[in-house]
Amino acid sequence: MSPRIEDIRARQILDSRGNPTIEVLVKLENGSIGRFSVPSGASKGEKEALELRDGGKRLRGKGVLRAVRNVNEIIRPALVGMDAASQLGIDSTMIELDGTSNKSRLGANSILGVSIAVAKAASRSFGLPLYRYIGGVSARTLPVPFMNVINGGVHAGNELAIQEFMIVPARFPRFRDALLAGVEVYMELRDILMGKYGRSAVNVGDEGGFAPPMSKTHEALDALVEAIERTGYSGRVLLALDCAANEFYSNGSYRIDGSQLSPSDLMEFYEELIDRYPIISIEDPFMDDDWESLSEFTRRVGGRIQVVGDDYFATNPSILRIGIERGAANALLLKVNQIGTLSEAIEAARMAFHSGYSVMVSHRSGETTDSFIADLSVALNSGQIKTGAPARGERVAKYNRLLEIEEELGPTALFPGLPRVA
Ligand code: 2PG
Ligand code: MG
Repeated sequence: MSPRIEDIRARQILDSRGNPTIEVLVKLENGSIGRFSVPSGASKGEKEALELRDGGKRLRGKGVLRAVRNVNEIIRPALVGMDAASQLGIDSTMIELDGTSNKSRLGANSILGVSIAVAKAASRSFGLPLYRYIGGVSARTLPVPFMNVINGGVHAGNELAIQEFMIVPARFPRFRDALLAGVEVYMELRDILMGKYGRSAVNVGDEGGFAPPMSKTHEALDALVEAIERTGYSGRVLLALDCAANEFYSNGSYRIDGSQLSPSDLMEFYEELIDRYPIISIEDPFMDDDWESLSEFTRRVGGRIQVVGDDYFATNPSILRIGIERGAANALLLKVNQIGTLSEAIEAARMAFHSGYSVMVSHRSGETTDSFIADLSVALNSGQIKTGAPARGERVAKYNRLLEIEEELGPTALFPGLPRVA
């Protein structure tokens, strides 16, 4: 007998930036409980499903009491008594109940909180680890961690235009070796930054990466290369960028490193970076309406590196389809709260894989200590996860959960590295 939902309760809690967010608790008739707290982005794309906030003066409008009420008063009565293992049925009931294309009536935060808390409760009631419940018998791939160790853009108080400078420990036998190599590079980087820029350079940004007082892209990349060389990991720890280009775009040009660049100048700028540094992945290189530049860029560099669409696709299967048709990017950044239900996020991943795109499961800059995305990355065999620096509780919660999963899988765990990287 499948377990049925007995109760659903939401409350307002705080995320890693001190902003209110929603936590949902689902209880099944057999006593199993699932709990999920919803993350929140800063560099949000226009195409994301709506995160419902209270508005008004209190908490600068960021309260989520309306979203909490929507769970307790509208979603709860509709779902109580439903089969908790019917994830698709539960998610589509909420989508219908909401009735809008971007979940703006009930809020994607309300809906996602319930969607994932239900999956967690169901996995408990079957006595299965979450990655196994979601991914089935084939879930066994530990992801390469994309560790954001220098923060810029809207995630930090410095002048770096590019939002995320990531180290990618891709060539190691096991996940735990890769993670620890990343930690060593992070420690080394700390010394380098402190030596060059002084003590304030090792203050950290929203995702636990350092936020040194740099203003030029090459300063950050040079420091990373030096840290990798000094730890002896050249060729095994590589680099990746999330440009989040929406944030430095205005009126047709991009403001970066003290210049205003046209889309084609920016494309050349990136190509020079790829030639000069061991960069293997670039996310959101242009503002997210500029499909043409993304397609052109993918044609030019897509054979050498991974081109990732985040704000471009917003984890939305119908937008991803358009991107695939245009040959835009060759990887999907998967953020469950961009779309608002687990089922739709899985559908986006399936579509990406089916079209030869890679999938990188991702955190948000505003996070909680919930480690759901660690399980999701293994469930999908995505092979890649981006979840910040190896620092700050809400970031390391995910890495620590992956260590646990690797141990649990024992000899059946796989850590293949990155297929696109030659
Ligand atoms: C991104 C994310 C996560 P945010 O752009 O990929 O790193 O940032 O959550 O602020 O959108
Ligand atoms: Mg991004």
